Formats: sequence, structure tokens, C-alpha cells
Amino acid sequence: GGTDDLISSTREAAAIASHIKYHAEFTPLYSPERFELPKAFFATAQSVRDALIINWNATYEYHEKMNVKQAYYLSMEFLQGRALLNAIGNLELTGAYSEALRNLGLNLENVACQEPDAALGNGGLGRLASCFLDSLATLNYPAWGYGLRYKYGLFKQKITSDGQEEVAENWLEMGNPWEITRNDVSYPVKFYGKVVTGSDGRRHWTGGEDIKAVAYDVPIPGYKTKTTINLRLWSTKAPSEDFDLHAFNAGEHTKACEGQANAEKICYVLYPGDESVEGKILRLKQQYTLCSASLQDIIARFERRSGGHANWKDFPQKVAVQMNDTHPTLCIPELMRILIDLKGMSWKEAWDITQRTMAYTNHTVLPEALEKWSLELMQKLLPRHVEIIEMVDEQLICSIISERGTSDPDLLEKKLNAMRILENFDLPASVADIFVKPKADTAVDLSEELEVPDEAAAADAEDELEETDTQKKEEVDQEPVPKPPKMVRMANLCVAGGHAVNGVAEIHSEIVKDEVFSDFYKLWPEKFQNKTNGVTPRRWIRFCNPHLSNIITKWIGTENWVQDTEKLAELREFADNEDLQAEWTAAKRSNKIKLVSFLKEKTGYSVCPDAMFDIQVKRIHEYKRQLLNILGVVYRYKKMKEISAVERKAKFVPRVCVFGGKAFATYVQAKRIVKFITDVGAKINHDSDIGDLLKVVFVPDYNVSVAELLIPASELSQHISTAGMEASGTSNMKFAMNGCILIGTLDGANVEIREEVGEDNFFLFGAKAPEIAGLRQERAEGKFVPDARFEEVKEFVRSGVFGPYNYDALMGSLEGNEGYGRADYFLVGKDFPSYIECQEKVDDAYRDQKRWTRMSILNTAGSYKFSSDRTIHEYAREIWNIEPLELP
Ligand code: DL6
Repeated sequence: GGTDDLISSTREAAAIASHIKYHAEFTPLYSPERFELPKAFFATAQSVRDALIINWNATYEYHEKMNVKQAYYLSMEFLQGRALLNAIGNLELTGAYSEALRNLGLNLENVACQEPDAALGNGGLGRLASCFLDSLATLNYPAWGYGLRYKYGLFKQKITSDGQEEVAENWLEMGNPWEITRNDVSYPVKFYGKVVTGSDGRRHWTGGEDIKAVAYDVPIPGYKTKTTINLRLWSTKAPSEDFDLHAFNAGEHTKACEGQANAEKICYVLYPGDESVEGKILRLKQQYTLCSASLQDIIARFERRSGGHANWKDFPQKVAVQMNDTHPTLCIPELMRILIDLKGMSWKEAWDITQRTMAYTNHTVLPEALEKWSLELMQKLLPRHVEIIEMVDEQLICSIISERGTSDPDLLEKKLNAMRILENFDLPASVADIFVKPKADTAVDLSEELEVPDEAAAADAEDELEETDTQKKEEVDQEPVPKPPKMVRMANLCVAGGHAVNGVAEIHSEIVKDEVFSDFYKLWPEKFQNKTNGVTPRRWIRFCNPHLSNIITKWIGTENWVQDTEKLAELREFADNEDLQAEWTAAKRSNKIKLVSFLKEKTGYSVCPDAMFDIQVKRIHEYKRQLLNILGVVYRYKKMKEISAVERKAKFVPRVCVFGGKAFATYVQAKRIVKFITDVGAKINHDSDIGDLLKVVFVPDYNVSVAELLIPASELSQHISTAGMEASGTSNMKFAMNGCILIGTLDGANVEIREEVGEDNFFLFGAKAPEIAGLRQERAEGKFVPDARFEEVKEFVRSGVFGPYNYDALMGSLEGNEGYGRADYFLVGKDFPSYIECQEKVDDAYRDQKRWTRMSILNTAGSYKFSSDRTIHEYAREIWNIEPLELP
């Protein structure tokens, strides 16, 4: 056995090495002279891709042959990160590739670092989509992902003395070895034009602007299985006849290429700025391109697999479409359009098929993030879709009326206004007469204002009334008040047009039912579900933390935990074992040492590996409260400065506070927070009184690869959103898996993580979700009395210790000062005292390293529930109704 294994693995490595050399020579992207790093990466990736393609073709053919129901995950974002180590890990070829490259004089890790992150996402929503693909493939589900191939991703974040600067992220510059261009798979996509009724009685969408969406396929390998599924990304081009040769030859070069440029720009960047009308149009074009091209492709596959005898009633038995947030909502009117206008179905038949096919995941309760589109703009760009949306709206109105009855027209009107898909839109004529009111209506309004308790007040009220009347008169004389713009509420369309709506953590799904869509929940309770998020244990422990993974495997006695994370719970019984504790600490320390050199390279700051590594990495947003964290750091610094060096050493546990995350380019307040953190770092890190007791580091350009280094090295991580505002969070799961202890509020998946790891192993603080509305009210009424420590820290920031930058706008936002928006809407002031007290408990726990290591082990053990494999099984059984299909 042993010798045979050795011989076969040596042979395998030799075969791989010659395969890599083959690609370096015959699939050249670089000049031939030297076999150096970037070239070595491409040749290595190409050799891996060959292996993937074999499995990918086999999977495709088998799915085609078996013609089983398939799920399609439509998402504007896929945050894939690097693919090389993940692919060879899933293929169980890491050892062989390591050896092969060693034989070629290279090191696998260095080769892997050459790969740019596939940055087709922004944050948790996109990374979730990528984790789901890994689980779908691993669990042998027939499923595909559909997205867009953005040429420049989101942006690359540079940190300068002014804070964040965004630069174009040219991730495809050197080519992408993982994608396969499908020149034979392209679909027309239309914008603008008009709709006419043809002689066949059907609506025809004609004229306008035509582009084509071309498929780029990315094979997604499962772990320890042949199943390799597909991520199909669309890129936009103009039809080739759009190149105007005559104009070009006449010297009008720009004009000649206009068509190409116009089409290609659709897939330039994720989330193009949408403050301008052009920006809005571009985003809507992106969304429609994703929906239209993907549905045409899905339908073509359905028809092909039906062998030319498509029975459309079977469509929902063959196809499940999951809309990742509202960005792919246009799938609903697009499927209706195809079924009615192109396939000749009745409205009723088409609606039944659409509803049974579509499902929607909600990822946010922030009202400003619930997408709305101007009806006027949509009407110009997608005239037929607006007709369909209007009909869906009317149909929804009828459902609401038949459920509520018409006995209380006021209540009914309120409900309709809240639930309708079209906002600020007159009621359709068919139901308008229910709401016809007596003419005396206006008089009734005025009499309400006269209801006052005493005479003085009555006199005031009369004055007010007079004023109001005069104002009204003036308004009449001047200009009519403009009507609010008509809007399309995408989330409402999703709820109406799909058969399932899910939140992404238990607490969030409750909020979805009770608050965001409470009226819809009353109408259709059966649609609402919870699917607590998860993350793939392959990328997020096994591959990013090999040291800890080996220890886990050794103590559990099997490597099966990588597929069956429930096994991680077995670690609980060894939590106090000194040998495990020693190994556990050694693994953490080696990861910390690796991070120390990374931080030095990226930021220039030297940090000590003996300090506690305290990390907050996520998009920068006020609700995520990076401001609470950094104010806690500032408070700590101030307290350190107030005492002697000896006292300081005795009182404080040394900490390295790491921050990372991108602020959306137009989110001014978030960018101020970045600037503040870097200023605090610049001050504290150079303060010789403080030395290694406290360091503050902002890691630039946080992405998946950076996360893979930070998370294994973390000891404390912060998930401190205002309760009720973080839908789930997924980094909290990754941190817990890697034995990091969380400090957090009772929000999103924190609630479930705390349940699993145990209350004693989670640092909880802050107001709870049901208290938030009352606290905001209290704050707005000026009844909130801030804690002295909160006042002290703001004063300290304002004193100028952190440099000349004016922090009024940041500190003002915490006080509700004129011009700085809502008074501490995110309740930083309210939670500050409990936060810093909780941080003292963290220090105490860390001083007792045995206790801390036990907590760390129990976090990994308790993270078993948060595998995306569990989540995907739930989607498959409870929403998509699909079965795994293993390749023979
Ligand atoms: O469900 C994935 C992820 C959650 O973990 C985060 O809590 C949530 O903020 C994020 N949502 C979004 C949607 N944003 N918008 N619009 O990114 O989804």
C-alpha cells in the first residue's frame, strides 16, 4: 500500500508537472523565455481547468439525459474570490499540485497568490451566492448560477491621507483562465421601442435598441464529487452589423463604434452610480439583461430537453428560479411576456407557471434598500413589461379587496397604498368607485384641526387655520403642487409573483413577516419562510485554515466534517483537553504570524503576534456601526493615556484592532468613517507611550482573499449592528468556524450562533430589536440622557487629537445636530456604555488563556449549523423541490 501510494502520487505529480509545462508552451499568454510566476499561474490554472472541463461536460450531459428538475440562482453578484486552491482542493489534488510545482522550482501558495480575486460582488449577498454554488455542486444538486460578467467589478479601494479612493478594478486585464467563452450561446435583448397589437391579437414589442448577451461559463467543482456545475455570466455586445464601416472610413470613428460602446458599457461595472438618469438607465439595463438572457436560455434548455414537445404546464416541474434579492425581479414580467406574447398562452396559464417557478430571497429590511424604479423610466425602456406590471398590480388589488372586503374603505385604501406594486398611481377604474367619498370631505379635515382642549389653544388653532387657508390660496394662485413620481416597488412584485419569500436568519424572517411585508403575510402566510444563511466549510475552514483543519480531523478522527459539519460538535467533549488546547493555540498563533507579515506589507504597520487580534471586516455602513467600534478604541486610548506605564500594562490586554471594508463610492458618511479609522490608527500607532498595547490597522481593499487570511488569525470579531438591521451576516459564521469569539448584538444570525456556541462563549451587549423603535422615539423627543463616557469620547475626538480633519459631521450624526441627519438613528450613544463594559469582559476572559481557548474550541464546535450545505438542502427541499443527482 504505502509504496504503491507513493509511486502513484509521484506519478500523478509528474503528470501534472508535464501538463503545466504543456500549457506554458502551447496555450501561451506570456513570452516563452522564462517560466516565472504570472505565467506559472496561468499554466497551472489551465491544467486544472482541463480537469474541471471533463467533469463539467459529464455533469451537463448527465443532467441533460436525466432531464430532472433544475434550480437556477439568479444574482447580480457572485463574489467568487480566487479559484485555484479551491478547485484543486475540491478535486483532492492539492498535494499533487504542490509537489508538481515544487518539482518545477515553484511554491503552490506563491503561484496561487498571482490570481486576482473574481470581484463580481459587493458584500455578503454576493459571497452567499458563491457559497451556495459550492454547496450545490458538492451536494450533487442539478443547479446553475446566472450573473453578469462585469469587466471592472466594483472598484479597488486605495487608502490615502484623504481616506478611501476608488480606482477601476481591472481584474480581467491578464485574462481569466477559468472562463469559457460560448460564442454559440447568445441571446438578443431589447430596450425601448413600442408595443403594438398584431393581426394575431398578440402584443408585439418592436423597434428600439437591440443588443446581444453572450455567455461566459465558469465551471464550479463540488468537493469530492465529479459534479461540476455551471456559473453562466452574460457579457453584452452589439450585433456585429452595428459597426458602421462607412462612418468609420469617413473618419467618424467614435460614431462608427457607438453601438458597440453602448452595448458593452452595460457590463462594465457592478452598481454604476445611479444619481444621474443615465446611471439609472444603465442599472435597469443590467437587471433586464440578466433576467432576459437567463430566461431565454432556461426556456431554450427546457424546450430542447422536451424533445420538441414542450408541455408548458410542466415548466415549474423542471425549473425553479431563485431571485437573489430584488435585482432580478424583472424575471417575473419577462417570463409572463415570453409565455403570453411568444408562446401564446393565456394570462391565467402564464401567471400560474410564473408563480410556481419564481421564488424571492429578501436580504435587507433597510427601507432605502428596497428597490423602487421610476415608472416613467421603466415605461420608456421596457414598455411591454410595464403593461404586464400594471396588470399584476390590478390583479393584486383584486386579491386584497376580496380578502379584506369593502366595508371599511379607509382601511382598505391604506392597505392598498402600502401593498400595491405601483406607488403614487391612481386606482384602476374597475375599483375606483369603492373609494368615492362624499363631497364634504375637505370640511371634515378642517373640523379635525379645530378639536382643541381650551380656548387659548382654540384661538391658536384658528390662527393656524387662517394661515393654512391663506397658504392654500397662495398655492392655488401660484403653481400646482407637483404630484409625487410614480414608482414600481420591486419587492412587492416579487412577493406577488413568486410562490416563496424567505428571510436569511430567524430573527430577520420574523421581521420580514411582522414588519416589512406584514400585510402580505396576512394575505399569503403560506409563502413566507426562513432560510438561515450558511457558508461553505471548504473555503472557509478546510482550505483557508489547513493548520486548524488538520487538528480538527485528528481529534474527530475523520475528515468527513468537511461535508458533514455536524461532526464538528464532537469537539465539545475535548474543549478542556490540554493537548488539544495546546495544538489549537499553536494553530492560531501560526495564522497570526502570517497575518502580521501581510499587515506589514499592506499598511506598513508592525503589530505584535502576542496581542489579541480583534477584527471587524464588512462593508462600511452606519448600521454596522464601525463607528461604535472605533469610538470604543478611542475611549480605550484615552484611558490608557490617563495612567502610568505600569498601570497601563496591568490594566489593559494588548490588542490589534483591524478594520476592513469598502464604503460605497457615493456614501459620504461611510467614507468619513474610513477616514476617521485611519486617522486614529495614524495617531495611536505612532504613540510611544502605547507601543504594542494598542494598534489600529485599516486593511485596504478588503476582499475574499484578504478574508481568508484575516479570519483564521482572528481571536475576537465584531458583529455589532443596531439590533434588527443586519439581516443575517455571514462573516460571523466564518469567524466562529475558525475559533474566533464574537462580540455582538442580538441581531441577524448572531442570535442563532449564540444559541449554538452557548451564551458563555459569546459577548453580548446592546439594545434588543423590539426596543429600537421606542429608543429612537425617545431620542427624537430629546429624552435620551447620554452616558458621561460617550460625551467624553466625542469631546476627545473633537479636541483635534487625531489631526486637522473636521469631525463635526461624524460626531454631529451621533447627536442629531442641525444638518447631520437623523439623531443617532443607529443608537451608537445608547449602546456605547454596554459596549465598552462588554469589552472589559473580553479583556478579562482573554487574560485567562485556558478559558479563552475553551471558548474558541466551543465556537468552532457550535458552528456546525452554519454550513451552506445545510442551507442549500433546505432551499432544495422546501422551495425548489429538487433532488440530488449523483453522476454514475
Ligand atoms: O444574506 C446575505 C447578506 C446578509 O448576510 C447581510 O446581513 C445583508 O446585509 C446582505 N444584504 C445585502 C442586500 N443589500 N442590499 N440591497 O447585501 O445579505
